Amino acid sequence: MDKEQQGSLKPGVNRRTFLLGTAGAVPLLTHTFGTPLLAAGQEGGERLGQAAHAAGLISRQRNPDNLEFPFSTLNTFLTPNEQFYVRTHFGVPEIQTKAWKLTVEGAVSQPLQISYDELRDMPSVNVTALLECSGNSRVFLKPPQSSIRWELGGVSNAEWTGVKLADLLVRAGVQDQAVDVILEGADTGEFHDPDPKTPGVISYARSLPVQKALRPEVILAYRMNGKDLSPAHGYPVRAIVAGWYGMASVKWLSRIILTDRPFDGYFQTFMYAVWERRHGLPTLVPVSEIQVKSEIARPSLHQVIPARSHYRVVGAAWAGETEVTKVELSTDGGRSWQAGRLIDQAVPYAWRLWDYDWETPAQAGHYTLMARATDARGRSQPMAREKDRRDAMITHVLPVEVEVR
Ligand SMILES: Nc1nc2c(c(=O)[nH]1)N[C@H]1C(S)=C(S)[C@@H](COP(=O)(O)O)O[C@H]1N2
Ligand SMILES: [Mo]
Repeated sequence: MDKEQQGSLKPGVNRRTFLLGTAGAVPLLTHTFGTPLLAAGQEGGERLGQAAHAAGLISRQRNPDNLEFPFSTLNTFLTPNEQFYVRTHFGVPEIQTKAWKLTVEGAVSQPLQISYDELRDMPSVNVTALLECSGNSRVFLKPPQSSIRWELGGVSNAEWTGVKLADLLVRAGVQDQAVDVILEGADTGEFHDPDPKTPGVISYARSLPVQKALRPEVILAYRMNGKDLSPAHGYPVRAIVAGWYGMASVKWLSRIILTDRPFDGYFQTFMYAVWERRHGLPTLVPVSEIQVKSEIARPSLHQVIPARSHYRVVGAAWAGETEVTKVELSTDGGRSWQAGRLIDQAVPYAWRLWDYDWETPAQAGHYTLMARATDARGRSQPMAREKDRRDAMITHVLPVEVEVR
């Protein structure tokens, strides 16, 4: 076995402690995969730095910025802030914390306004949660879709610090008739294209039902992995709606409005809505809970892998409001499946890293790898694309073709 192959087998577990928030020390298991295996033929000559850790983001669009986490460099349980994917529709509003105010209004008995300092003085919690854009993996859809064509990195995992939304809602006094909580961002803009147009300039806004808004995993976050939010990720304050697709986690939060009927805003009808069949009739429903999914980080597409060796296949899997119970791997295009190893323990709302020791075949040629996750509710990833989901919630099994040589 050569040096490269041995390197690829090292488990590289790295445990450290994260100091976060007013809650004090929060011990966290932080698994690393170690240095990714170099493709055959790359072993000689100079190395281009410390590969994985130095990698930045991949541009899918600039101004407004839509930037992808380079998923093939996945190494750690928490995504470094500099590598956390960015999804913006209108651009980043400039907000001074001194001037920032958050209002809670609508169907509440005591409308209120809170400053940044007041919010930071409230009891805080830490929630480890992944965000996945509901369009993540859109590049794999046929026919090609017009919105941001994410590959595998429209997803990242962080530890967020903030105040429970429930604490603010209780303070404001939710009235009985309230059913929906609208979260509004300070960013505004207008779409002329694609259709339909926005009704002039609108702000980014999304709602969630009161029952979800009152859950402890829904927070108003001001820190991400122990640092104040950066402008791109919602400075000064954003919502984190753990377990739901990213579009619900409104950044640059400015207003919270309780309403006595469901909100049908642009970003939950024309965008981020899917068909659901009720009584045989397709009806449009807002995208909400993250569905079970796994992704292979390494090997990546068309990677060359030595024959008759051990290759450590690595990736991550997640399941929204429930847990991943199993990740299975196929190296023969889905004919047979073997169990992958789930690493560390499950953390609610976060992803779970996994690996699989692939004994590569003696026979040179092209091989198709697949990963398929199952959750605690017994749901597995479908093999084929679910058409009713339009261009969102892409969870079918994604093949990775590699070359064994
Ligand atoms: N105000 C505001 N909030 C927003 C968005 C936005 O454009 N404006 N994009 C949403 C979408 S679609 C996603 S996937 C997440 C991405 O969060 P991130 O950029 O911190 O990764 O933010 C959500 N919150
Ligand atoms: Mo998104």
